[in-house]
Amino acid sequence: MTLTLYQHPLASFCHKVLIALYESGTVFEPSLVDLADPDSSAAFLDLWPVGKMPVLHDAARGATVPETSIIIEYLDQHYPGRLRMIPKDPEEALQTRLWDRFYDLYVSVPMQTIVGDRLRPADAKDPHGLNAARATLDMAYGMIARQMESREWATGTHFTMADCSATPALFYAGIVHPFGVGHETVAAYFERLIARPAARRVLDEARPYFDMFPFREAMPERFLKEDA
Ligand SMILES: N[C@@H](CCC(=O)N[C@@H](CS)C(=O)NCC(=O)O)C(=O)O
Repeated sequence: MTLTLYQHPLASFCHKVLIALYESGTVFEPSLVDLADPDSSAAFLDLWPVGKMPVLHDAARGATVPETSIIIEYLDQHYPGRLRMIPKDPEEALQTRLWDRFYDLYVSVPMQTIVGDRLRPADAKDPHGLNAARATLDMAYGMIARQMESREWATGTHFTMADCSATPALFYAGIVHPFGVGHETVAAYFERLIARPAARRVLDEARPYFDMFPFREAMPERFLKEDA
């Protein structure tokens, strides 16, 4: 097996790359990273001292590839599958990278801030950071609602890397900060995303770990059942 993905099945950024791999039909070996386990954590930090998952290792090319967007571009270049994640057309490729960044930076990152705040001790909460994260999500939902009035997928008619990014971003953000009234096109886009077999597979693999999610009590019931 040439490709190994160091990942955890609950982690949202790991979902982004797993969706790209499953959509493309690319064969790889998953390797579980448990940051709570000192040995697993130390081995992962040796691989990528930043300590953020996932990381791809390609034994055939002797390459260690971090950062989700770079991993997906690397896979597109060196292991093209049945679906291209970055379109060949340069303008479409730019739009894909733009909306990929958008979902990572303005949906996933504020979602992580909200989740992270819940894990902080009572005397170390950050109400200012929390309010800013919720304001960023409101802004992002408004932009996505307008963007998705006229599109099937994030950038148009083709599923791309931007949709890989959008799937876990909207899954977890929708739990910690619901889309709300006026954002029906966001909810409809999210339903299209999670209806795809690749997304369903990722959620099936994450389900055994949902009890570890700090907002477990806010998860819609339908995600807790198999065949959600
Ligand atoms: N910019 C990174 C973000 C990755 C990221 O935030 N990963 C989270 C899991 S979803 C992580 O490894 N968190 C562990 C930590 O911060 O200690 C990417 O796109 O790969």
